[in-house]
Amino acid sequence: METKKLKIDVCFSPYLYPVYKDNESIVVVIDILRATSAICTAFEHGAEKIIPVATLDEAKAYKQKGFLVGAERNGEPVEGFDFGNSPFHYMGEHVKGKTIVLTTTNGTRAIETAKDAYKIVIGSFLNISALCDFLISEKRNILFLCSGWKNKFNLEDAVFAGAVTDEISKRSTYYDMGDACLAMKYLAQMTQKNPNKFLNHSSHKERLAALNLKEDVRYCLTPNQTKAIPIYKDGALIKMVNG
Ligand code: 3SL
Repeated sequence: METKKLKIDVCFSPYLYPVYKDNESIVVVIDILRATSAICTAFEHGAEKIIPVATLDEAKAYKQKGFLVGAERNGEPVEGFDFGNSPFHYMGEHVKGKTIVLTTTNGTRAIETAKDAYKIVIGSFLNISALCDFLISEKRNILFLCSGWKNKFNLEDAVFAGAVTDEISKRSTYYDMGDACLAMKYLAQMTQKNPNKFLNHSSHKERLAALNLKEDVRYCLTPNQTKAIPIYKDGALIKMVNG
């Protein structure tokens, strides 16, 4: 008897999400530079909950109610909020046990776009091994949703989707890859020795370098800094139990 294979694919931008969405896949939201890296870091440092919101107005409303709020637009912290979007802002005692509201240019919008998915988890190089273990154990279809940049393709998100696909396909033969996923798997194989170098001249790395944020880029490309897998439940991200 033939076993039905699982599907794994990658959607390169929230704009394309309606083309890829279904009610069965686990959606992995990716914004390597830097929202999903910052989110994973916050949970590693003991944050209790992160409420992602798409707009600054929503973020302001939470701020007025006394919440801690991180806000970034075009790579820079937004005035009047507690943090920007650097993972380094989410390290330390000030995040421990806290609920944090976060709005970013692309990452939190991608989460909002996929909010009706069967399950949403957050991926970054920082939690890549734990994420692969989780996805394999779930035995479900997988859809990577790249946050991209203002609905455009983004190299680092796509390469990350390829790196996870590469790892999963080494460990399990149950997946049928969409063409986009297959292409990113090959790309990840070519770049795995030095992803930082490969991303030289990529638009977002250059944007952050111009803002003196090279250390952020280096940190966001460092694998396995946490086993935390943030999962979206009832409008907020929490740390998955056992994750
Ligand atoms: O767009 C986003 O969600 C951000 O991660 C972009 S930045 O890295 O803060 O520029």
